[in-house]
Amino acid sequence: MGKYFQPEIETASREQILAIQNEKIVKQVKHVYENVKYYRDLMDQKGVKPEDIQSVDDIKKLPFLTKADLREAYPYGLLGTDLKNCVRIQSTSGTTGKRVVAFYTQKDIDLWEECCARAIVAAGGTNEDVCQVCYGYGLFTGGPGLNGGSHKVGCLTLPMSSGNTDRQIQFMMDLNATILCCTPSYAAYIGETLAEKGYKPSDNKLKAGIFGAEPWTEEMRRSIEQSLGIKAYDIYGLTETSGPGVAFECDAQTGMHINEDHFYAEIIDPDTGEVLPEGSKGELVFTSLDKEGFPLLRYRTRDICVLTREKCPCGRTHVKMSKPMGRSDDMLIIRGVNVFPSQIETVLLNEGYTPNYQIIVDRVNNSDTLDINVEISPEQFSDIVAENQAKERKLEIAMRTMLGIGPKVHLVAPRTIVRSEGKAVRVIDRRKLHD
Ligand code: DLL
Repeated sequence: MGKYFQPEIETASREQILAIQNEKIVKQVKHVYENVKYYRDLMDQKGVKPEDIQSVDDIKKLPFLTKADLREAYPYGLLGTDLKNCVRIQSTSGTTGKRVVAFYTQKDIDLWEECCARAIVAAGGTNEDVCQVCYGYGLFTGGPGLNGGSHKVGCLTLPMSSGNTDRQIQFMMDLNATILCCTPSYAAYIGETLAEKGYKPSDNKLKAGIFGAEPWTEEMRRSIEQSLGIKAYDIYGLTETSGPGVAFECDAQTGMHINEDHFYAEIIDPDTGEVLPEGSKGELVFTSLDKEGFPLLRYRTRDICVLTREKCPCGRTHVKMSKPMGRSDDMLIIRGVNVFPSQIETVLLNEGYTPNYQIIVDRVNNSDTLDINVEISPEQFSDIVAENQAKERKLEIAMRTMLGIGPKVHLVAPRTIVRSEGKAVRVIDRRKLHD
């Protein structure tokens, strides 16, 4: 297998990609209008008819869909085809409100798995690789998506699912896994456990990791690359648009190529809904160009990022998205200041701490408080109280510089912050309990 899974598409010229998108969008809008009453009503309310959409330039005329629409339409309201044509559901991992259920026809699954296969090949995967998938299997899209992609590439697939870290390590070492797929927080945990068991990074056969499903910083990437002795690739996606593989990183590691033959991406101002020019930071909106079961048009992801069309040395021509900074709803507003958990992670890793931390936000006497519990490694542990306090103060100063507000930092003993096997829960916002 070469450098690309589907070279003719992945390296197509801009004109070729636009031609594919224009052809698909006309069909898709007509199909949705005829088959999805919920969206037809939204289009009618806006006075838009399928004939008004002749190319992707016209997409901006269409109404948005939001998570609230998906909840309202639950479970069948946005289904794009007869249920008898669907072969699978997947569902969001959300813990609040009603879950979102997405439907797939066999064609949807094939295309989704091809997107994941593109990601695996971009990370250097071939049919000689052993691909260990430790994203969760089941309703979560991570396991099934990468599993399908791995089969399409022809890798020997280890369908581990998440958890049972000792068994993960045993299979990884005994079966010579070369590619690891899981959340970045779980990859960090696996790296930490390998070291605790006395393995050096060079003792495993891993060469690449395909990590996503949660925000992670460049500092976290470097830390995982070192602990596992691999190159770490980012992968992005969401249940609503299929799952992992909507976008994936190549060797350049400077953003993720969006599979533009299947997904049309826009960046909008989250407050006004206005479409922003290339290079602007804003909310990512996706239109699925060929999904049959769950064909969402202009779905607002709430992920904040930037799109760029700069030429990529890997030869892929599809637009690149930056790492999402976290969802707009992950952003904490503390004493009026916007704080992203990723900023805190950057400071901690730059200061030589482990990526094991917890952010606690509360309101005391009508004023917001920000506390950060930071786990120290056994080597950083000190019996001398003053030494620990000095480290805490140093971190507080670095945090204040990064965030613009001062948190209280508490160093906590090794192994006291619970490890994540899936998406890490970094923030506890107790203010919500008072509201
Ligand atoms: O997390 C799908 C996925 C599985 C992606 C495995 C990558 C790997 P959901 O559970 O629906 O789907 O959550 C989607 O997770 O809107 C982002 O906020 C976040 N997210 C996903 N990938 C990344 C990433 C899966 N690479 C939500 N970086 C999205 C940052 C990510 N955030």
